[in-house]
Amino acid sequence: MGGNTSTQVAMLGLDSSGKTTCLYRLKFNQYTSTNPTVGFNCEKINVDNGSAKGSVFTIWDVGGQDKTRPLWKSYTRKADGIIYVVDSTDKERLEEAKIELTKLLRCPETLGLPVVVLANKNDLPGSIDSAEVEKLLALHELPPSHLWHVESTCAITGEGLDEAVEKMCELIIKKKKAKRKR
Ligand code: G3D
Ligand code: MG
Repeated sequence: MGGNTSTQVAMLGLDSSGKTTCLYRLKFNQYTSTNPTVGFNCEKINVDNGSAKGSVFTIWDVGGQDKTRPLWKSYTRKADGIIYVVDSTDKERLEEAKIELTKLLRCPETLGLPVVVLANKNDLPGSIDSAEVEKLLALHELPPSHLWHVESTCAITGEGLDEAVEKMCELIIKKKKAKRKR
């Protein structure tokens, strides 16, 4: 990566987990208020720090209401990786998020795609840490072809977002290297 390559990332997760807020925080470096997403948003993000510096991320933020979830997999067809956003204050919906993630990663379209989970809204009282999110999403039970990582984030302040993007780059590179070896 680096130079002029553009990496395609699908940003998925249940509605109201904070996807659009994350996207615009990354894009404009400030908090932007959102409305529930109908369809999708797409932005190019220039990565300007960390080991992924110089690369361009095209991020597709896809509406997460249950009616639109069947569309998720069509956005992953061309993606190099998935950013999966969860609301880390909402244990009940984390179960729903786990079911949707498991379903998604079982599709042939997502085979072997690296996943970075954002344990978002970590500024709110009652939010759980990344280790617990990892457990509740049963990430250890994913097929070994999926590389994954959990980052604790706050889309309002941007905490953790740069780290998450950097990790996404790292996992995509790792995956490509592993593919080349085979
Ligand atoms: P979505 O795109 O996943 O559906 P949005 O989610 O980005 O539209 O965010 C849904 C609500 O969560 C928004 O609040 C947004 O401000 C809030 N939110 C997103 N990320 C965070 C976060 O890290 N911390 C806190 N405290 N709130 C967050 P409203 O009130 O506009 O519905
Ligand atoms: Mg949205």
